[in-house]
Amino acid sequence: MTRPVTADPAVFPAEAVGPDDADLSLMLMIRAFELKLLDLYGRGLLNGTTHTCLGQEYIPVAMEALLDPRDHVFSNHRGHGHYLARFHDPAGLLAEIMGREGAVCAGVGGSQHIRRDRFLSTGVQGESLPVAAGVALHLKRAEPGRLACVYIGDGTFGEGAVYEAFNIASLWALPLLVVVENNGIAQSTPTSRHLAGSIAGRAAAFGIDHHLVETSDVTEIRRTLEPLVSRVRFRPAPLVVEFVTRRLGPHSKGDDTRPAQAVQALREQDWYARCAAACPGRFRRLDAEARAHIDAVAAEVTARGPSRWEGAGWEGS
Ligand SMILES: Cc1ncc(C[n+]2csc(CCOP(=O)(O)OP(=O)(O)O)c2C)c(N)n1
Ligand SMILES: [Mg+2]
Repeated sequence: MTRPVTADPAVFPAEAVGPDDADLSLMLMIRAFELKLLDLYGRGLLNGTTHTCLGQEYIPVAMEALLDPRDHVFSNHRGHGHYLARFHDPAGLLAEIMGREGAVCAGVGGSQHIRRDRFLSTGVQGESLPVAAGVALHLKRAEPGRLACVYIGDGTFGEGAVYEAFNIASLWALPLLVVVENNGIAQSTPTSRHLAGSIAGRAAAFGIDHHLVETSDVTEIRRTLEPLVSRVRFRPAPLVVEFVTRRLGPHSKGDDTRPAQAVQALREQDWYARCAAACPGRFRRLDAEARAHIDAVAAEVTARGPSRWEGAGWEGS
């Protein structure tokens, strides 16, 4: 039997009802987008590299509702979900990745290097943190109440630039929100083999607050984080929010070194499986819609001509 879409919370606790339609559709759209990229790559229609956020889609969906369009967002190599949660623009991103007309950055940024409004991604691990700290300083002075949010992975704690940024952000009480997507692995190295101590301990060493998120329930995540994010804005100080999450796909395309059994165990904890079980009828409908939407986007973008840098308005910008 299909559970009702709007259920009495006394009868169905939030966890059993699942995210609302808008959140679930966005999570499913990001999933469909990432699966489509792997499909296009497998068919030789996509060049270069790409890192999918399969398993991690709920994080930017949860976070974006806590952010303001005038906040700055800094993303990384695994940034499609960060972009899509902010702009709901799969066609522009796919065109960017495929080098087609209508690309967000005229096709010169590709999967990892996107700039749009106050969103910037980079494939150079850790590079964004000092930049985000600088932007947070500017915001503190010029636009009080705004913050800089930066997404990094667990493996990026191997970069010294992270600690330079932590140091200054703490000393100068900057509105810097560091979202760590700890998926337990960096390329092929488990976190236990590359990170001594803990992320919490590293934040504490700089006097920075740390909050651990273990659930994939977006409503619950927002409820817990809302006052903490508000504090970053209005009593400026950096905050590290560490999500314990799962990378379901390969590091980039076909380079997963983990045993199939280990990946299967992660799939069983995936938000997708949890939501499918919580609201099967609604889930099937929204999933089919998301897949159809992305199929149509991919067909349309693939048929476009190549993107052009000249005349795209980027020269000199
Ligand atoms: C400075 C730098 N060194 C190495 C790389 C190659 N590289 C890309 S992603 C990655 C692992 C990143 O791991 P993590 O930060 O945990 O992010 P995840 O891929 O798990 O999302 C590496 C080593 C890079 N992009 N930049
Ligand atoms: Mg990682």
